[in-house]
Amino acid sequence: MIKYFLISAVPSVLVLASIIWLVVALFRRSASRKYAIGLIVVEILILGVLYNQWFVSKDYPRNYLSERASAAIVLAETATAKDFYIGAAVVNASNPLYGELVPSAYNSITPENATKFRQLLVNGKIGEYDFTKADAIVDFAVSKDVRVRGHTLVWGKFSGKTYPKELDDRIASAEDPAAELRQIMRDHITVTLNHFRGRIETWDVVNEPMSMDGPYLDKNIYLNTLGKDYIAEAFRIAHEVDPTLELYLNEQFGNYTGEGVEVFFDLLKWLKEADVPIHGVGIQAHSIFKTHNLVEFRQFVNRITELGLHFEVTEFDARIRLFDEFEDPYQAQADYMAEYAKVCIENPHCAGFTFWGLSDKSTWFNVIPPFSRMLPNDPLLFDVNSHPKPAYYRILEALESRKVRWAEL
Ligand code: 9MR
Repeated sequence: MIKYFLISAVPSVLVLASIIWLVVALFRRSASRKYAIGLIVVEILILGVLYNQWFVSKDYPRNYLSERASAAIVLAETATAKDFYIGAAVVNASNPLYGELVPSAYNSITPENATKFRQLLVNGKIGEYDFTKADAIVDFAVSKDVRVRGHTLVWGKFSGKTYPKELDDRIASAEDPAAELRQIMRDHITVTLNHFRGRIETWDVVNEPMSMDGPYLDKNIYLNTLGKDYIAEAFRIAHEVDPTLELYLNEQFGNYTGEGVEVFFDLLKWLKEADVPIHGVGIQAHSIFKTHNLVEFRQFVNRITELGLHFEVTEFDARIRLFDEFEDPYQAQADYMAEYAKVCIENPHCAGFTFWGLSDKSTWFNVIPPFSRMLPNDPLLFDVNSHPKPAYYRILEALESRKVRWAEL
């Protein structure tokens, strides 16, 4: 992140400072204006080079296209035979890739956005639900015997996008904000779980309770109004509505050690000691600016299972640009993906591994700046033409070699 900041923000600030220098020099008719002009020219040239390096599309060799003859896609079948879920996030049931790759490639799916609080509401109006979009995704999966992960009941980041803006207004004007928020949370969890009863059996109950800015809990509307009890309460409500559900806490980690991780484990211990009905930890694994340390990752998942919790990798992707120093970036990406996935595939307490998108054609990176300007992102198993990438074959091999079966703790 810092690298990207340094290469984009810092030079821009320097150019701005030089322009100010030039304007002042012109105004004072000072001789230094020549130097200012020279500096601006040099800075613009440097910015141009950096821009070309980072924000212009690149082409990486696709050796894999000539290396293998196309074969039938059997990833999902293999995963099912090995008692494991390989999943993908799906934005829309109408995406042709959905029918193309499910159920052959994936035996699990996660609605990428459609089951988020805000997305289930008509114009963001609390209490007015429209399940059409989510039902279309879920029903297709169910009709193909594909598992669905529900994502997510409570998420306090990104007002207006993941939870309704009306929530902020209602809490700000409530006489008893805590009671108001508890009621809204209870109603939403109850309506949603009842609606999907029998079709979605695993839910990310709370998403990203950690702050993105430092080693503490995210100071969002739920935490500010209810304290960390909001997390415990959300799990309790979900369990009350349907005690058969598998309930997960889902979080993104830049590193698997450090202060933030300790705060997260303190939270897990607190939930376990308070007998909160939590069954697992969802590990998002978006490799955005760097790949993860796999030795630390193994230790990290062991700490989770030692607490009596299962885990799942719930949102995996790794941008191809992270591998551009390798001779064959797609092969290097495959090596990384397989080594990461094996930490889960070889563990009897890891239920599944979900890619955050069906193929490189449907990845959130392609629509969110600055990544939408830094093509290709290509962070997934299949390329934009649905051709299996080297990562596909490496994950398939890892599944074929899986010796363990899913085990309760
Ligand atoms: O991929 C999702 C993107 O389309 C949405 O705009 C965004 C906000 O709702 O959420 C993205 O998915 C996120 C997921 O829900 C939680 N973990 C991080 C994911 C990527 O940002």
